[in-house]
Amino acid sequence: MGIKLNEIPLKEYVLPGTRLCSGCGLQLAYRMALKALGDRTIVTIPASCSTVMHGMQGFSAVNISVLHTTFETTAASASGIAASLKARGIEDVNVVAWAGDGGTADIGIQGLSGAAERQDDFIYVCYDNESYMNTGTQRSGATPKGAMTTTTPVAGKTQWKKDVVKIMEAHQLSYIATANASYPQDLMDKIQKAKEFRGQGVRYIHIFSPCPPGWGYKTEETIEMGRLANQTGLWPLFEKIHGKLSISPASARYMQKENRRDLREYLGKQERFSQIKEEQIVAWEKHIDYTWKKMELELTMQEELGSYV
Ligand SMILES: Cc1ncc(C[n+]2csc(CCOP(=O)(O)OP(=O)(O)O)c2C)c(N)n1
Ligand code: SF4
Repeated sequence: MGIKLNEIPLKEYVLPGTRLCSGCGLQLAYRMALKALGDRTIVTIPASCSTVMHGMQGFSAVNISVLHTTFETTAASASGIAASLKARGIEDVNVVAWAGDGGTADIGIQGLSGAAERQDDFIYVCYDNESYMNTGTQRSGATPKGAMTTTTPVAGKTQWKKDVVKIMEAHQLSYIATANASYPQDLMDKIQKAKEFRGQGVRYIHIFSPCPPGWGYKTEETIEMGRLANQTGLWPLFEKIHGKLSISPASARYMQKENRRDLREYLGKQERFSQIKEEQIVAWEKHIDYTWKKMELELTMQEELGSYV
């Protein structure tokens, strides 16, 4: 049973006066994540919109211990913090690496992969706004095919989105989950769950995080954008505990294709997809069908064979 509305802690860690854009999905996700993490938390963040959110020294808008680190070193710094806490016998502090998709899918991936393989003990969260937003919307490995960015300005990105969750699955982690800024209770449940796996290596959560200026939609549509990503089947919410897949309740009905909303509803609301061609949309729909079919097969195999971990 997940967290109920009246159980959400009232304490705020993200205080009024951050320098983020209005309607920022990252801010919402971080606010709810910190509520789930609580006081005994150290966060490490690389250069990103998150740096801007925390503010300059002496003027932080976030009420938590934060290490600002370089772009490549999010996971490595979390490994270091976790090791130093262990050396001092401190066992009740959550160590959290919190990075954007650029900082995760591209520039920080070797540090993350190394830490995951060594089973260093921290939670790694990637909030995915699908571009390098802080520096003006350059394409990242996680930018979807067809999306226009300042470095793919005419016809949009020509490569598919890098599937970082799959890459992390290949590391056989104790806990992996996808989340979405538009589903805050599900997100909090998953952060809570990741906390429970302390002592069992890197726990990885990948959060879909809409961004009004980077995607080109109205600030008040952030929640709608995240919901559409779920309801079109584009961003399935699931968990993998020691390799065992379970689809989250908010996504379960989208296993059936007939329950999914038309992908065009999602794409049509965002300027970044204004150049996308119909054939690309059709290919993308097939990609979504494949993703769900593979999950369905995996669930069947699990029932037949049980967990192999
Ligand atoms: C080694 C290095 N390269 C480039 C930069 C410039 N830089 C700072 S923030 C940023 C974008 C970060 O993108 P992402 O990780 O996706 O996070 P977001 O800004 O979207 O929150 C870049 C390219 C840097 N600080 N360090
Ligand atoms: S650019 Fe996007 S991710 Fe960055 S602060 Fe603005 S809304 Fe948030």
